[in-house]
Amino acid sequence: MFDDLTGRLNQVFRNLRGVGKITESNIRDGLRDVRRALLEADVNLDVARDFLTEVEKKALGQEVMKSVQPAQLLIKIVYDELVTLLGGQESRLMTSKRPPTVYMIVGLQGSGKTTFCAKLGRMLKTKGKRPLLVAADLQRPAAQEQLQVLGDSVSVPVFRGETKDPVVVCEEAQKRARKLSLDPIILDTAGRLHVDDELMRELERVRAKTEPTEILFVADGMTGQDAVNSARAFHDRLAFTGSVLTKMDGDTRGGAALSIRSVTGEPLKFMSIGEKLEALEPFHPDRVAGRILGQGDIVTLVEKAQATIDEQKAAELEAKIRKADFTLTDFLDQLRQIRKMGSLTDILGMVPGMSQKMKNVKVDEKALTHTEALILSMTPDERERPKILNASRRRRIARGAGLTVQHVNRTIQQYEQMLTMMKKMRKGGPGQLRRVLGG
Ligand SMILES: Nc1nc2c(ncn2[C@@H]2O[C@H](COP(=O)(O)OP(=O)(O)OP(=O)(O)O)[C@@H](O)[C@H]2O)c(=O)[nH]1
Ligand SMILES: [Mg+2]
Repeated sequence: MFDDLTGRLNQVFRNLRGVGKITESNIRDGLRDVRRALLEADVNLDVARDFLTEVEKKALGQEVMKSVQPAQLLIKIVYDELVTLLGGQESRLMTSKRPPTVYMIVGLQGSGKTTFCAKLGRMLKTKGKRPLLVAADLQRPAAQEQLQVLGDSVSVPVFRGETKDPVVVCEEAQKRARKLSLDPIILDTAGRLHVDDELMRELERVRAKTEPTEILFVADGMTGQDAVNSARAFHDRLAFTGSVLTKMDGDTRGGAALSIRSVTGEPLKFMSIGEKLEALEPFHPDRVAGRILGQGDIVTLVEKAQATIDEQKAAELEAKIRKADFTLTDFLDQLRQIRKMGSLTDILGMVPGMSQKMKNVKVDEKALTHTEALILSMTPDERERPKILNASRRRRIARGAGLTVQHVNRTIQQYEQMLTMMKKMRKGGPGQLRRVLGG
């Protein structure tokens, strides 16, 4: 999606990783490269400048100077600023207190309005709404038919009027929706190759008559600065309330995505990532920032894991598992780490492809206290060589912890389960375990 930009930014961070201690001058070099990367991605000049001012302010602060890993901190600062630039929080669609809610979809020709209308209709339908699509593009002869075909394929009704005036069509559609309790209605309006006055007047008339709850501007994500300029023009005339980025499945340089929010001041609401009608996502600034930095959804996991797991320990543990000498002491360590992180199943659920494998492994988190007591009541030799735990040793351990032999057996069983699971994970590839453990 943002391959070029991602590659360039990662190069900047790699260069910085080479330097041991951060100085003002190598930070400035890094920032200059970030700036170049943004401009190559066709990010608006003002946007890039403001962005860098913020990053610089934070990067030259005390924190980075004292930090052991300057490159990592810079990544974090750039990530946080990207999230802010993209709008911070996810922005949801508003609904009207007086149904039907009206969503008016506007944008240049070929930007993906009609496709988006059908996608939005489909998405809202899966959420239990009863949307109505309205064919309000009466410029292009085939436009109504196109919406009809798309609507049919997602089983969302389409309203087509008899007249040549889109304002009348939209009014009739509103009446129809009220009568049939359809809500919301989604207006697919006409596009033009360029912003022109005639089109704007038509859209202003539709807006005046239908009083949309939201006006969404559809921007072709592939077009960079052009999309930003037309966004500005549409916003000046129509005061739209949010933007949608389409064709994000192509090799967009990212300029439109990174600039539109800042230039218009309106939130990004959706992102369209393919021609298929399911290919629509609510816009999550944090996830998109993660993708731009090339870290995907793994960012969440890494942050969570890094907060609690000692990386050194994780690496040691991985080495042990590799050599298959994962002992009860390690098991205890591991259980304590997991307890700090939340449930094991949750954590592993975030790793792509892992949740299936982990389904049968259950860690009873309430029993952790028992387990801890039991392991602590073993001799060091027993912890390192669980094989020697015969019946009499088990009885002694149980007594020592004030628990029963069943408790001891269960703990050893859990340990063995974990051992098996780790062996399985080892087969999943070398990087996998380290990622899970936050290394
Ligand atoms: N790859 C890809 N193609 C898309 C996406 N969204 C729309 N398209 C394609 O872009 C082309 C134009 O889409 P439309 O939805 O017709 O665009 P429009 O804005 O309604 O165009 P006009 O009605 O002519 O103004 C179509 O071929 C769509 O299939 C997307 O997210 N990814
Ligand atoms: Mg269209």
